[in-house]
Amino acid sequence: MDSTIAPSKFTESAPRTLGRRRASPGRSYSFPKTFAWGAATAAAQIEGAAFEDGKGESIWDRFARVRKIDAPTIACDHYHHYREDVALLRQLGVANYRFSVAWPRIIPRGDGEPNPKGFDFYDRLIDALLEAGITPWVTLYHWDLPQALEDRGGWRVRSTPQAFAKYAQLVVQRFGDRVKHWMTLNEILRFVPCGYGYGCDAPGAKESAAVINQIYHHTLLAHGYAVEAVREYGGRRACVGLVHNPPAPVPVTETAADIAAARTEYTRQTEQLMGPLFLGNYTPAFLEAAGADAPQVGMGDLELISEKMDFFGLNVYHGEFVRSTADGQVEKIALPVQYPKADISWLNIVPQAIYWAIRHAREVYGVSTFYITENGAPYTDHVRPNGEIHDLGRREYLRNHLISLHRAIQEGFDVRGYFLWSLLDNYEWAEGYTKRFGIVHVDYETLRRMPKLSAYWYSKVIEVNAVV
Ligand code: BGP
Repeated sequence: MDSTIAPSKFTESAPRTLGRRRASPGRSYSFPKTFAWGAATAAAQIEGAAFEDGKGESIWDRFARVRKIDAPTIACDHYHHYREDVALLRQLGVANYRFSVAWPRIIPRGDGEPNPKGFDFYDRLIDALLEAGITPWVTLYHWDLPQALEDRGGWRVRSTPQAFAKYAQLVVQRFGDRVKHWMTLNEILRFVPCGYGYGCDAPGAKESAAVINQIYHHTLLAHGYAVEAVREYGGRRACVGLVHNPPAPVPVTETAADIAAARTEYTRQTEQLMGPLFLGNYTPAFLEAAGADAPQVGMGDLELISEKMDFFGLNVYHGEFVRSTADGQVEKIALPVQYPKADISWLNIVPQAIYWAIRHAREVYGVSTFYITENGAPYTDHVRPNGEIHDLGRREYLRNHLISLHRAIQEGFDVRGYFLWSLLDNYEWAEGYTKRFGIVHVDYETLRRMPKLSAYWYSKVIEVNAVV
C-alpha cells in the first residue's frame, strides 16, 4: 500500500532528534515567532438567532426538534452578543479567530435567493474583529446544511456540492476583501459517518455503505469547489485549506516496528479521503475494500478534489494506541476502562496524538503545511462563590497537547498555528448544552460570559509565545 504513496523527505529525518529532547520540570517550550494563536467556534454552536433575520432552517434545527433534544435555537446568542465576544478575544490576547458562516443564514434554502441580512451579520462581525486587531479565519461549512437541501437528498446527491459551490462563491466574493484565511469543510469524517451512518448527528440517517461512500465523494467535491472559489474570487493573498479529523494512531513504543504498524493503521483509516485529496486518486486498497460500494466518480472530479490547498487543518481531540505483533501484524490496543478521559465518552486523553496526526500526514501523504484548527476538551464547571472557575483538567489537557505540538515543530514539521476549541461553552450537537468545551463559561440562563482559569492560562501562553 505504501508504494502508492509519495515518499517524504521527513520519513528518515523525523526521528533523528528523538532521545535528545526530554521534558523536564521548568523547561520552557517556545513557539516560532510567527506562530498564530487562536480560538475556534462554529455558527450553529454559538450564534442562536436560528429563525431570525431570514435565516433558513438547518438540519440541526430540524434534527433537534424531531429528536426532542437540546436545540441550537439560542445557544450563546452570539448573534446578538458578538461585540462582547470579540472584546473577550481581545482581552485574552487571542489574535486569530476561527468561526463558521451558516449556509442557511446566507442562502436560507441552500440555493436560490440569498438573504441580505445574513451577509450583514458577518459584515458586522468581520469588521468588529478587524477593528480589534483580530484576524478572521472563516469555515464555509461546519455541519449546518440547509434543511431544504436535505429534503432534496442532501449530501447524497451531486446537486448539493454544486449548490455549495455557488454559496462559497457568494461568501468569498462578499467578504474576500477582508477575509484572507478560508477553511472549506469541517470534519467530513464526523458529519458523514455520524449524520448518515450511525444516525447520531443530523440529519440522523442510516444509509448503506454505497450511499455513504457517494456522500463522502460529494463532500470532497464540495471542498474542491470551495478551493476554486477562493482561488477565483479570494484575491491575491487568500489562502485556503480543509479542516480534517483523521484518527492518529500512536505507536506504543517509538520503535521502527510500532511506528510502521501505526502508519499502516493510519493509512487504512484515512486513505478514502486523503487519497483523492493528496494523491489525486482513490487508492487501490480502498477500491478493493469498497468493491461494488465504491463511489461513482465523474470526469474531472479527482482533479477538482486534489487541487492544491495552502494548508491542512487538523482537529485533534483524542487518540488510540497501536503496536506491531511479533509477526508484524497491526495490533490496536483497547483502552482500559480506567484510562483518563475528559468529561465526554469519546475523549481519551492522548496528547501524543497531536504529534502523530501531523507526522503521519506528512510521512504518508506528503502534506507540508499544517494548522491545528481545533484542540480542546469538555469538563464540568464548578462556579465558585467568587465567580471563578478552576478548570485545571482543561489546563492540563491543553498544556500536554501543546508540549506534544511543540515536539512536532522542533522536529521540523511546518505547523503555523493553533486554534483552541473553544472560545465559549456552546451547543455540543446531540450532547446539547451538557458538555462545556469553552475557556469561557456561558451561563445559559443569563448568557453571561465568565473566563475560566484556562482562559487566563492560555492568554499567558499567547503573551509569552511559550508553554512555560
Ligand atoms: C468539532 C465540533 C466540536 C467537537 C469536535 C469533536 O468540529 O464542532 O464541537 O464535537 O468537533 O470532534 P470529533 O468527534 O471528530 O473528535
